[in-house]
Amino acid sequence: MLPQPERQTLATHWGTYRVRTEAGRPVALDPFEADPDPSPIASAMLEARTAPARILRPAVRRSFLERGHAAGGQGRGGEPFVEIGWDEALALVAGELDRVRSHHGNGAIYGGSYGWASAGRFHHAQSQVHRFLNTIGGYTRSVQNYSFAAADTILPHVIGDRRGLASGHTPWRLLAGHAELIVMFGGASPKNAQVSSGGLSRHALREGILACRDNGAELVSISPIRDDTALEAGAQWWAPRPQSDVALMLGLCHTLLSEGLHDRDFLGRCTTGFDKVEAYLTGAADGTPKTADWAGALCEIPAEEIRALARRMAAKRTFIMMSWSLQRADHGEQPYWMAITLAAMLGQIGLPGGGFGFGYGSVNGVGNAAQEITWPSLPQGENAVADFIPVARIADMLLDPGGAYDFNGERRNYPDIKLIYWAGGNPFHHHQDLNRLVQAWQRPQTIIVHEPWWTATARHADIVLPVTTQLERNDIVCANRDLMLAASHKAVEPAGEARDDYAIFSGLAARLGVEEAFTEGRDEESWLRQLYGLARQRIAAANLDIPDFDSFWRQGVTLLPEPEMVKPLLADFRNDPQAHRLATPSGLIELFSERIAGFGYADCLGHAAWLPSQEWLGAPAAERFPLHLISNQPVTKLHSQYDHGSHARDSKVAGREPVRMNPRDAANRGLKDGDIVRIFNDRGACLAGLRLSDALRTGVVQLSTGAWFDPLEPGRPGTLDKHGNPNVLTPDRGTSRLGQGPSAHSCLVEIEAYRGRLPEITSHAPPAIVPTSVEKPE
Ligand SMILES: Nc1nc2c(c(=O)[nH]1)N[C@H]1C(S)=C(S)[C@@H](COP(=O)(O)OP(=O)(O)OC[C@H]3O[C@@H](n4cnc5c(=O)[nH]c(N)nc54)[C@H](O)[C@@H]3O)O[C@H]1N2
Ligand SMILES: Nc1nc2c(c(=O)[nH]1)N[C@H]1C(S)=C(S)[C@@H](COP(=O)(O)OP(=O)(O)OC[C@H]3O[C@@H](n4cnc5c(=O)[nH]c(N)nc54)[C@H](O)[C@@H]3O)O[C@H]1N2
Ligand SMILES: [Mo]
Repeated sequence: MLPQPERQTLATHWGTYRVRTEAGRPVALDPFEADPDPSPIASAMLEARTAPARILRPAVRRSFLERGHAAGGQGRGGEPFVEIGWDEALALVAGELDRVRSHHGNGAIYGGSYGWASAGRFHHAQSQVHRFLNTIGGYTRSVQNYSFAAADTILPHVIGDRRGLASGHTPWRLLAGHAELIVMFGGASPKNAQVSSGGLSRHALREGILACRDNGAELVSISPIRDDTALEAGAQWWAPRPQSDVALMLGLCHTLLSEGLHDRDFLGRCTTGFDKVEAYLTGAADGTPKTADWAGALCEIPAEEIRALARRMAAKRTFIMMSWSLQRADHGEQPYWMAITLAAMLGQIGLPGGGFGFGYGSVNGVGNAAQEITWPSLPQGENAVADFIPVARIADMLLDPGGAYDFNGERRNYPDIKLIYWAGGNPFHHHQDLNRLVQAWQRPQTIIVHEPWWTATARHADIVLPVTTQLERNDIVCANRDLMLAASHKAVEPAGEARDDYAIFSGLAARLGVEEAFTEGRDEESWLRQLYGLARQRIAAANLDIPDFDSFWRQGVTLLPEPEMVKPLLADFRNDPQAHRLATPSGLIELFSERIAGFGYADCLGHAAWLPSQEWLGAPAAERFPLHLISNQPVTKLHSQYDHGSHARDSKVAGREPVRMNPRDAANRGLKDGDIVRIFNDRGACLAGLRLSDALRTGVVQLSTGAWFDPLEPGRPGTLDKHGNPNVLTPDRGTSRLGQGPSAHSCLVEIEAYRGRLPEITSHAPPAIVPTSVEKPE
């Protein structure tokens, strides 16, 4: 039996909360006492639990229920659903899994199932679905993520591993007090630092950046949107054209080189390939010197300012910060390689307050001084299928079974997928070019989705199984990049007939004869005790102690001490590059990579280079679509999660997602604040509510992600999205043949007033649910 908690705790991706109850019912979430800057996003969790969009019972697309996979996929997203009982639903799902694996092999099951799901070590949907699919013979998986796929691929070539991307950063503690100049590409966004995957105890970005300012650091925020850096930090705002950052950095590097300000000693000791970079900078390699004037014309920043910044960077202890957003773009590998090249020329990598780091403003906790403990998760077992795809290539895979593609030096072929299993993600939120995804998604025979809510992904499934939310189950949260373990206590009974993902998979495993292998005879409590026990062992190995499980469970939160010793990223390597060789072929920072050059890719050369995006304000396409669309992360929600809660809904304009625009661009189009506008390009169109703001550079508009996909004619690709989902506009293109990451931020659009009758938002209500077969097909 789990002991009674003293105070009920809930630990989520956007913070830790105490559950306030009245008469045994949860009524509010109060922020954790030690959190200096809590996020309001979680406030939606209570009301959304029982919102109309909640899935209450298992449901099957009508024609699929009648005819099975012979129904074909064309009706997906447009047909009504029929509710069925759990026994029937589990039998149907088990039957489909068994049919597909015996006729087509387990490789025909796509279980990549990307997505954030909920915080929590045990009920983590990805861990659950992958463990389950492994026990039934395996599945085609995905590698990388949507957050930083291009970085994930390029960094190991350049510095040997992924340090400085999601972990291993120079802590704020060393930046404040040592850094004299912090240049922030993409800003350091407090809106994004509301969240951290897997949970967090304190929101630390704001105090981190303010500590740097208070210690006298000069802050420069380079971003198309001024409030990408907390305004109270008082940073200088530079707004080059989006995706011209590589040109800007080349201009800085050229100035360093031509004025002899680069650190020859560091370049010689710690890097390889600078000669190639030098030839590229001077123009000896391609006839174009990458001068500050050349750069200034591309990014629309005066050349004199670029030169002056380069001189200050060389004179001061300078830190280069870059958000993850810059690599979610065409050739997204280049800004990261370029930032490291620039930092190497400055020669301060490995010094306190110097060097580079990525994502400080992308999620909370980057730059925390945290204990390096690998937290336990639900064991996954072995996947008997070796095949995988880069995660963002899903529509390519579905549209082109057997098709060849390049990925990081390999020539690969897409598998032929017959069944998709999704738990804990929303591809109709996260993928680009949703009209293309609607078409691709019609191809497989069977699609099974676990969801708490009728998201677009649930609506586009054949079989939908209702799952619990975090408030409705017990879990433990071990926050990455943080110092917290928290109990997430069950606060309320599940809505409708919702079950835990674990219960669903246990039921399926029983039907497929592998129950023991899947559950190991454990229930929720037994798994929580087991996972906590493992965490406690690992903490003990770091000479720390945490309470036994029962005390922990009663208290709700356990905080670990900050480590006393912290080091800048790559400090050991800097001090002794031979003793601390990097895992690159040369053991050094590779400013030129023979390996990448050997791949022969035109879209990723052997060194960082200016490879213009297919869609940016300097591209030919900008003549027809003259606005650069930034579809950044939303301030009022986490991706699509809680878009139907009042915190997110309150920010909308006549029910539509707000699109921000500079007043000058609006005036040129005869638009005013509060107008409903149509945003469009060749891939699609959506409605949105106009908000004017001089925080936007001219030529740039911002429509954050997260509005639930709401097409005028569901199931038919290409109809107007009524709600403001930017992914009907974004391109579905790999960043390059190297990284194959998503490139959502490379997107040009045009905007006009919408004069038609305003269609009703329907995505926050359930789809049509009909009694079986009685109704005639429409
Ligand atoms: N245009 C554009 N698109 C982008 C981005 C961008 O910058 N621009 N960013 C990309 C990035 S970085 C990311 S990470 C992705 C995010 O994409 P996702 O992670 O797919 O988005 P979420 O909305 O978090 O989807 C999680 C889903 O899991 C469900 N869920 C929650 N808890 C549970 C559970 O316990 N069990 C089950 N079965 N389901 C649960 C939620 O209801 C929700 O529908 O979006 C990407 N898409
Ligand atoms: N509130 C909230 N926070 C989140 C999330 C969420 O959904 N909601 N999602 C989380 C996830 S999964 C992730 S991966 C991170 C993502 O973190 P990021 O990738 O850093 O976030 P974005 O919001 O996409 O982009 C941040 C800013 O980069 C700027 N930018 C875009 N393109 C360019 C460019 O070409 N050059 C320059 N210099 N700047 C550019 C934009 O103005 C944008 O506002 O956010 C996390 N934090
Ligand atoms: Mo992400």
